[in-house]
Amino acid sequence: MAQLSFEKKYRVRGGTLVGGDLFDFWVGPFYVGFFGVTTFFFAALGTILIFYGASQGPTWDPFLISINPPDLSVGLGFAPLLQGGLWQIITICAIGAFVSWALREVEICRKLGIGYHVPIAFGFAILAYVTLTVIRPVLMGAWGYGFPYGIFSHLDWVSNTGYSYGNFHYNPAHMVAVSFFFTTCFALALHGGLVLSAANPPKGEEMRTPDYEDTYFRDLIGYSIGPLGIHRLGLFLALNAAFWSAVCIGISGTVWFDQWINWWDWYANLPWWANLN
Ligand code: UQ2
Repeated sequence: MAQLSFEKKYRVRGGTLVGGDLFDFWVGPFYVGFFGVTTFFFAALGTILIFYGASQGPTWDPFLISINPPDLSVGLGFAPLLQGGLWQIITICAIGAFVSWALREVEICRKLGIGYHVPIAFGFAILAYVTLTVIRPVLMGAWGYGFPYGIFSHLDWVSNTGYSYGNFHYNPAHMVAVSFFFTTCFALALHGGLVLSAANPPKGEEMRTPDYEDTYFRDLIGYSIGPLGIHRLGLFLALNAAFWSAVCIGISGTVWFDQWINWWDWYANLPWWANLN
């Protein structure tokens, strides 16, 4: 069924979480809803404040513009606008926009009567952002531990933060997160390749059915996870990548204060080889 004729059938009232029928309408292809309005409000205000901050700064070079968090000495207090206050308000706008967007996704799920997988998945991305800008700074006692909003400046922040724990690649949660990112790419490459190989034949040839996809992997490795299973696996891998990313930064400087390589001392000190060196 064509997308638009299908939508027409489902463009009916109801399913909203907040606002009743008030914002229960579409603008062109877009569902609005209460959370469409709040998304637009937070996104617009945050963007305006970023441009205002840039206008007060030393450069218009898009790579060098940076909206910085307050100095560490401010702790968890409010900072003057041009000394981190903008960063604080922009962070509120960002979280407001992200959460509004997730709730708009929930309302659309409810309208369609489908599962909440998409907003839940987006929630893991929000969790990673909130870990960086709120949870970890609060646990460490200063907004100044948040990352600056700028292209080069956030790269410097990642580098400096990583090196302040020695070599961040020794962080075990970082290892898990990276492994999930790679495995996500591997699974999506397999899936995308397999689907196109079967469903996008050369001109004049007929597309193949999902049982060809199953058969391909059964012939190759004796196992097919299945056309539904591959999507469960993909969601599992991707959510874990975001989750362990949040964990790996969230524990640095809050539950682990040392160089990350020293975390592995428990391994070197295992009793069966501890006294061999
Ligand atoms: C599969 C299947 C798909 C797929 C893929 C597989 C028909 C269209 C890619 C193969 C996937 C396997 C064997 C799991 C690989 C495991 C990891 C951890 C990457 O069987 O069913 O559906 O797209």
